[in-house]
Amino acid sequence: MRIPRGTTLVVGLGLSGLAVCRHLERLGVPFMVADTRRAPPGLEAFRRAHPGVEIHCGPLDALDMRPAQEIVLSPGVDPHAPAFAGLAEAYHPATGEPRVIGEMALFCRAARAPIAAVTGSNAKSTVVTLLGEMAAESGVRVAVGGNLGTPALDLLAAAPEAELYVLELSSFQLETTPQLNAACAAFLNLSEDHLDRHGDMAAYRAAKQRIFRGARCAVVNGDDAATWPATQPASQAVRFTTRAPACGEWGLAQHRGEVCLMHGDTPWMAAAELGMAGRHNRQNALAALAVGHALGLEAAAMCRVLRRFTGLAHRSETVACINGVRWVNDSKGTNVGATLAAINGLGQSIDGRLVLLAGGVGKGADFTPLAAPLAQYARSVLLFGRDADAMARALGKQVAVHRCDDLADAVRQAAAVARPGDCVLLSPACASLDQFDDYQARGEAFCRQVNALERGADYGG
Ligand code: UMA
Ligand code: ADP
Repeated sequence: MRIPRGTTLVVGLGLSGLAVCRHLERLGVPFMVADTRRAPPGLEAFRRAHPGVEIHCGPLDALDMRPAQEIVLSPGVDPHAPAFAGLAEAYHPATGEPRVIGEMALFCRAARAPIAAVTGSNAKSTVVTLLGEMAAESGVRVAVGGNLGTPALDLLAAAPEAELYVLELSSFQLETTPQLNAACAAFLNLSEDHLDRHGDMAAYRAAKQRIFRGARCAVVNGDDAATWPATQPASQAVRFTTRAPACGEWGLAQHRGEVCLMHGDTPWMAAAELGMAGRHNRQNALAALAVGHALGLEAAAMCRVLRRFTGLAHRSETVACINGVRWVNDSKGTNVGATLAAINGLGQSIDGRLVLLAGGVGKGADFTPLAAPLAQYARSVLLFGRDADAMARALGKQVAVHRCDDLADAVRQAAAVARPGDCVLLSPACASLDQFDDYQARGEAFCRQVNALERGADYGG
C-alpha cells in the first residue's frame, strides 16, 4: 500500500499516537495511521471516532512510506527498525527536520510557553511531579505530562493558557526529538535500562543527551558524569550532588548540627523536613530545587512542596506492617539502578533484613550489580517472571535465592521467611509486561495480596 503524497503517517495507536492524531486533526493536516499489531486494542473505537482516516494494521513493510510528508512514531516504535531504513536519515525540505519524528517534535513546534524537561533512568516522575507542584504553588499556570502519562500534545488543548510545560521525557521520546529548545533541561542519572531497544549504554546515553539540544539551562547530576552535556562545557551546567556543594551547586551539608539541602553555602531546608523518605529522595529534592530555581520559582513555595509531598504510589511505598514486618511496594523499580537505590536506601534503615521480590522482563540488563548489596542486606531473594533464571545466575551463591511460580507465590514465600524487623520489598528490577499490563497493575496485585495476608485471608492473585 502506498501512502498518498503529502499525508502524515502516525505509527502506533496507543496514548501517544492517538494524541498525535487529535493534534493533526486540530491543525487540519491530512494523516493516516499504522500499527504493527493486526488488531490493536482501541481499533474499533478509533474507527468510530475518525471515520475518514485510513488505517493499516500489520507489518510495516507492506507500506510504501516514501511519499509520506512526515512519519510520526510512538515512543514504543523503534526508529531503527528495518521498515524505516533510509527514511530515518532523510530530511524534510519544508521543516528542515528529519522526516521520521516523534510526538515531541510536533509539541515543540506548537508550544507557546517555556518547557522544563526532565530525563534520566530513574526519578523522572518524582522530580516532574515535584516541579509541577512547585510551579503551581508559586502561582504559575503549569501543565505536566509526557512519559508520566498525559501525552504532551494533549496538554496543548487541555491547558491552552499554560505558562509553563513540565515534561517527563524517556529515551524513546528523545530519540525522535530533533531539537527540544527547553528553558531548562535536566538529566538526573544514568543506569542500565532499555538496552533491548538501544543496543548499548552509549546509544542509550546519546538518546537522553538530546534533551540538551537548544536548552537555555542544563541541570545535571554532579555525582554522575554520564549526565553531563557531551557537546557543551560541563561547567556551564547547574549541578546537584549528595556531597557538600561548591558555589552555585545544590547539595547536602551539615548546618547548625543537621544535614541541610544547600545552594552553595546557603541552607534551604533541613533534610529531616522532607516529606519523602529515603536517601535517594534527598537527591530528587535537590534536582527539583535546581530546576525550579533556574525557572525562577519561589523559594518558599518550593520548600512548602518538599515538606508536604510524601512521594508517588509504587515508589518505595510502605503498604503494610504485619507482625513487625514492613511490606514495601516499589513496583516502579523497573531497572537495576532503581532497585539498587531501594535496596541501599531501605537496607541501611531497617533493624532486620530485606526479603526482595524481583523478576520480570530484564530488558537485556546486567543484574550482577545487585549481588553485593543483596549479600549485605538480604535474608532471601524470591524470583518470579521471565528473566528470573538470568537474575538467579547473576546473583551467584552469596544470596539465598528461591524461584517462585509468580508474584502471589513470592508473597506467600516472603510471609513464611520474613522475621520481625525485616522488610519485604517488591522492587523487581524488571518490566512487568510478561505478567501484568504495567507496573501499576503489578503494584496493585502486590497490595491486594499483602492486604489479604493482613486480614489472614487466603490470597491467590
Ligand atoms: N506499536 C506498534 N509497533 C511497535 C510498537 C508499538 O505498532 O513496534 C503500537 C502498539 O501496538 C500500540 C501502540 O503502538 O498500539 C503503543 O504505543 P507505545 O508503546 O509507544 O505506548 P503509548 O501507549 O503511546 O504510551 C507512550 C509511552 N510508552 C512507551 O514509551 C512504551 C508511555 O510511557 C507514555 O506514558 C505515553 O506514551 C504518553 O506519553 C510508558 C512507558 O512504559 C509509561 N515508558 C517507558 C518507561 O517509562 O520506562 C519508556
Ligand atoms: P521514573 O519516572 O524515572 O521511572 P520514578 O520517580 O517513578 O522515576 O522512580 C522510579 C524508581 O526509581 C522507583 O522505584 C524509585 O525507588 C527509584 N528511584 C527514585 N529516585 C531515585 C534516584 N535518585 N536514583 C535511583 N533510583 C531512584
